Amino acid sequence: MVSKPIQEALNKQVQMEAESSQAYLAMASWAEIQPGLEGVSNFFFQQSDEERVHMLKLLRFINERGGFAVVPELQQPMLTFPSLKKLFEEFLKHELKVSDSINDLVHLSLTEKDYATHNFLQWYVNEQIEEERTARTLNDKLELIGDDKSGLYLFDRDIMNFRGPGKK
Ligand code: OFO
Repeated sequence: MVSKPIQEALNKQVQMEAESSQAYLAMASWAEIQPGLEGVSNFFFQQSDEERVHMLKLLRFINERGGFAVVPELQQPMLTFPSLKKLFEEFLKHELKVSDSINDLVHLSLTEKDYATHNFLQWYVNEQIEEERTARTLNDKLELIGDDKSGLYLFDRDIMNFRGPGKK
Protein backbone atom coordinates (compact mmCIF):
# COMPACT_ATOMS: atom_id res chain seq x y z
CA MET A 1 0.00 0.00 0.00
CA VAL A 2 1.35 3.44 -0.88
CA SER A 3 1.33 6.12 1.82
CA LYS A 4 -0.40 9.43 1.17
CA PRO A 5 2.82 11.42 0.63
CA ILE A 6 4.14 8.77 -1.76
CA GLN A 7 0.87 8.65 -3.68
CA GLU A 8 0.89 12.44 -4.01
CA ALA A 9 4.50 12.54 -5.15
CA LEU A 10 3.97 9.72 -7.66
CA ASN A 11 0.90 11.49 -9.03
CA LYS A 12 2.96 14.66 -9.44
CA GLN A 13 5.44 12.61 -11.42
CA VAL A 14 2.58 11.29 -13.58
CA GLN A 15 1.82 14.91 -14.40
CA MET A 16 5.44 15.69 -15.14
CA GLU A 17 5.79 12.76 -17.55
CA ALA A 18 2.52 13.73 -19.26
CA GLU A 19 3.76 17.30 -19.59
CA SER A 20 7.05 15.99 -20.98
CA SER A 21 5.08 14.09 -23.58
CA GLN A 22 3.18 17.26 -24.50
CA ALA A 23 6.35 19.38 -24.57
CA TYR A 24 8.03 16.99 -26.99
CA LEU A 25 4.91 16.70 -29.09
CA ALA A 26 4.96 20.49 -29.47
CA MET A 27 8.65 20.34 -30.45
CA ALA A 28 7.84 17.65 -33.02
CA SER A 29 5.03 19.71 -34.48
CA TRP A 30 7.15 22.88 -34.69
CA ALA A 31 10.03 20.98 -36.32
CA GLU A 32 7.65 19.32 -38.77
CA ILE A 33 6.74 22.64 -40.37
CA GLN A 34 10.34 23.88 -40.62
CA PRO A 35 12.12 23.13 -43.88
CA GLY A 36 14.51 20.18 -43.65
CA LEU A 37 13.91 19.11 -40.05
CA GLU A 38 12.12 15.80 -40.68
CA GLY A 39 14.67 13.92 -38.62
CA VAL A 40 14.32 16.25 -35.64
CA SER A 41 10.55 16.10 -35.92
CA ASN A 42 10.53 12.28 -35.98
CA PHE A 43 12.92 12.20 -33.04
CA PHE A 44 10.55 14.28 -30.91
CA PHE A 45 7.44 12.38 -31.99
CA GLN A 46 9.20 9.28 -30.74
CA GLN A 47 10.41 11.04 -27.62
CA SER A 48 6.83 12.14 -26.90
CA ASP A 49 5.61 8.53 -27.20
CA GLU A 50 8.28 7.41 -24.77
CA GLU A 51 7.20 9.96 -22.19
CA ARG A 52 3.65 8.70 -22.43
CA VAL A 53 4.94 5.21 -21.68
CA HIS A 54 6.80 6.60 -18.64
CA MET A 55 3.57 8.21 -17.50
CA LEU A 56 1.53 5.03 -17.94
CA LYS A 57 4.07 2.94 -16.06
CA LEU A 58 3.74 5.25 -13.04
CA LEU A 59 -0.02 5.43 -13.28
CA ARG A 60 -0.38 1.66 -13.24
CA PHE A 61 2.12 1.25 -10.43
CA ILE A 62 0.16 3.64 -8.18
CA ASN A 63 -3.06 1.67 -8.70
CA GLU A 64 -1.29 -1.65 -8.36
CA ARG A 65 -0.01 -0.55 -4.95
CA GLY A 66 -3.48 0.27 -3.70
CA GLY A 67 -3.41 3.99 -4.45
CA PHE A 68 -5.38 6.08 -6.90
CA ALA A 69 -3.61 7.41 -9.98
CA VAL A 70 -5.05 10.75 -11.01
CA VAL A 71 -5.10 11.71 -14.67
CA PRO A 72 -3.82 15.29 -14.49
CA GLU A 73 -4.75 18.55 -16.09
CA LEU A 74 -1.89 19.67 -18.29
CA GLN A 75 -0.24 23.00 -18.95
CA GLN A 76 0.19 24.04 -22.55
CA PRO A 77 3.84 23.59 -23.49
CA MET A 78 6.11 26.01 -25.37
CA LEU A 79 4.78 25.95 -28.93
CA THR A 80 7.36 27.80 -31.02
CA PHE A 81 11.11 28.15 -30.84
CA PRO A 82 13.37 30.96 -32.04
CA SER A 83 15.97 28.44 -33.24
CA LEU A 84 16.89 24.78 -33.32
CA LYS A 85 19.57 25.51 -30.73
CA LYS A 86 16.95 26.95 -28.38
CA LEU A 87 14.72 23.92 -28.88
CA PHE A 88 17.50 21.54 -27.87
CA GLU A 89 18.44 23.75 -24.90
CA GLU A 90 14.82 23.45 -23.74
CA PHE A 91 15.00 19.69 -24.18
CA LEU A 92 18.03 19.46 -21.88
CA LYS A 93 16.56 21.88 -19.36
CA HIS A 94 13.41 19.81 -19.25
CA GLU A 95 15.24 16.53 -18.71
CA LEU A 96 17.31 18.04 -15.89
CA LYS A 97 14.10 19.14 -14.21
CA VAL A 98 12.68 15.62 -14.54
CA SER A 99 15.87 14.11 -13.08
CA ASP A 100 15.63 16.42 -10.06
CA SER A 101 12.06 15.37 -9.54
CA ILE A 102 12.92 11.65 -9.76
CA ASN A 103 15.75 12.17 -7.27
CA ASP A 104 13.35 13.85 -4.84
CA LEU A 105 10.98 10.92 -5.23
CA VAL A 106 13.73 8.41 -4.54
CA HIS A 107 14.66 10.36 -1.43
CA LEU A 108 11.05 10.39 -0.26
CA SER A 109 10.68 6.65 -0.84
CA LEU A 110 13.61 6.10 1.53
CA THR A 111 12.37 8.43 4.23
CA GLU A 112 8.94 6.74 3.99
CA LYS A 113 10.64 3.32 4.06
CA ASP A 114 8.74 2.37 0.91
CA TYR A 115 11.22 -0.04 -0.60
CA ALA A 116 8.85 -1.31 -3.29
CA THR A 117 8.54 2.22 -4.65
CA HIS A 118 12.27 2.73 -4.24
CA ASN A 119 12.90 -0.38 -6.27
CA PHE A 120 10.36 0.65 -8.93
CA LEU A 121 11.99 4.07 -9.27
CA GLN A 122 15.39 2.64 -10.16
CA TRP A 123 14.16 2.18 -13.73
CA TYR A 124 13.51 5.94 -13.88
CA VAL A 125 16.90 6.75 -12.37
CA ASN A 126 18.59 4.78 -15.14
CA GLU A 127 16.31 6.22 -17.78
CA GLN A 128 17.20 9.76 -16.72
CA ILE A 129 20.92 9.01 -17.05
CA GLU A 130 20.24 8.05 -20.68
CA GLU A 131 17.91 10.96 -21.39
CA GLU A 132 20.33 13.51 -19.98
CA ARG A 133 23.19 12.01 -21.93
CA THR A 134 21.17 12.11 -25.16
CA ALA A 135 20.13 15.73 -24.61
CA ARG A 136 23.67 16.83 -23.69
CA THR A 137 25.26 15.08 -26.65
CA LEU A 138 22.80 16.59 -29.10
CA ASN A 139 23.38 20.07 -27.64
CA ASP A 140 27.16 19.58 -27.94
CA LYS A 141 26.79 18.51 -31.57
CA LEU A 142 24.72 21.59 -32.39
CA GLU A 143 27.26 23.82 -30.66
CA LEU A 144 29.98 22.29 -32.83
CA ILE A 145 27.97 22.69 -36.03
CA GLY A 146 27.06 26.34 -35.44
CA ASP A 147 25.52 27.80 -38.61
CA ASP A 148 27.12 25.32 -40.98
CA LYS A 149 24.30 24.23 -43.32
CA SER A 150 25.81 20.91 -44.36
CA GLY A 151 26.46 20.12 -40.70
CA LEU A 152 22.81 20.80 -39.90
CA TYR A 153 21.77 18.61 -42.82
CA LEU A 154 23.80 15.73 -41.41
CA PHE A 155 22.55 16.40 -37.88
CA ASP A 156 18.97 16.09 -39.06
CA ARG A 157 19.77 12.98 -41.09
CA ASP A 158 21.58 11.25 -38.23
CA ILE A 159 19.33 12.13 -35.30
CA MET A 160 16.94 9.25 -35.91
CA ASN A 161 19.76 6.81 -35.40
CA PHE A 162 20.90 8.64 -32.32
CA ARG A 163 19.05 7.13 -29.40
CA GLY A 164 21.97 7.22 -26.99
CA PRO A 165 23.68 4.09 -25.69
CA GLY A 166 21.30 1.47 -24.40
CA LYS A 167 18.29 2.82 -26.32
CA LYS A 168 16.57 0.82 -28.99
FE1 OFO B 1 10.45 10.54 -18.72
O1 OFO B 1 12.15 10.71 -19.26
FE2 OFO B 1 12.30 12.30 -20.24
O2 OFO B 1 11.36 13.41 -19.25
